[in-house]
Amino acid sequence: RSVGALDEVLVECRACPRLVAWRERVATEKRASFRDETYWARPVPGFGDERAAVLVVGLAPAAHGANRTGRMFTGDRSGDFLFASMFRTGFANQPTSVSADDGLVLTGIRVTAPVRCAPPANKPTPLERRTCAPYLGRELELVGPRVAVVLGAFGWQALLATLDDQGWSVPRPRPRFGHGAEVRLTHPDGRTLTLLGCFHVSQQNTFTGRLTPEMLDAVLLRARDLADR
Ligand code: DU
Ligand code: SF4
Repeated sequence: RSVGALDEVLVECRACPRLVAWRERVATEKRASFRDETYWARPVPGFGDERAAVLVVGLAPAAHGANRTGRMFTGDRSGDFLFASMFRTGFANQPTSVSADDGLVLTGIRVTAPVRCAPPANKPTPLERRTCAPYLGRELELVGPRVAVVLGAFGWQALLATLDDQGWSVPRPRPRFGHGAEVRLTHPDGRTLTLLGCFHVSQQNTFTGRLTPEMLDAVLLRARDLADR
């Protein structure tokens, strides 16, 4: 089994009626600046190194970002902020990610999300989260990261639920999300995984200065340091 085989199944998924309707509706209505583009309008696979030691876990594709370009975090302000930091910290070969064929290569890092279809108002329901969880679970098993950089509380809770199901040592009560939160988990088979909490790269945080480039760079450098041990 491979990430490619997983993605082949993923992109055909139509399990969440509300999200299937939304991802296709925004692709028809479009945003004026993307009027001439054909939107991806399907589930979005993870992107980057298939053997990454560091897995970045977001929330879900943006309606006019990844849902348009077909690549995670690509084509919106969130991605601009994230990939610029990956470039500065040596994980990416270029500072921008604009389309699925722009030449971007990630080394040692990968980006994914617990929900793969664009949700209205960036808010998946609990049922949609549970329905999509097996895709993240399989990706975790195939990639085998040592560190997960988790962008925001939604991804934090979704990832912990999935890891709990996979037998990782998730404490009860579950650790709370926070910027700078660090939780080291172990698996009965001997693997370790460290979760690093980080404010989400959305404009709500980056335009207000709640998350600065320096803060994100520090989290990615911490992730590299942990992954190299
Ligand atoms: O063609 P491929 O080797 O399956 O890679 C698919 C896609 O993933 C390609 O656009 C480059 C990217 N990628 C990456 O960013 N980092 C890697 O280490 C391997 C592939
Ligand atoms: Fe399928 Fe996940 Fe999309 Fe739901 S969100 S339709 S489970 S890919």
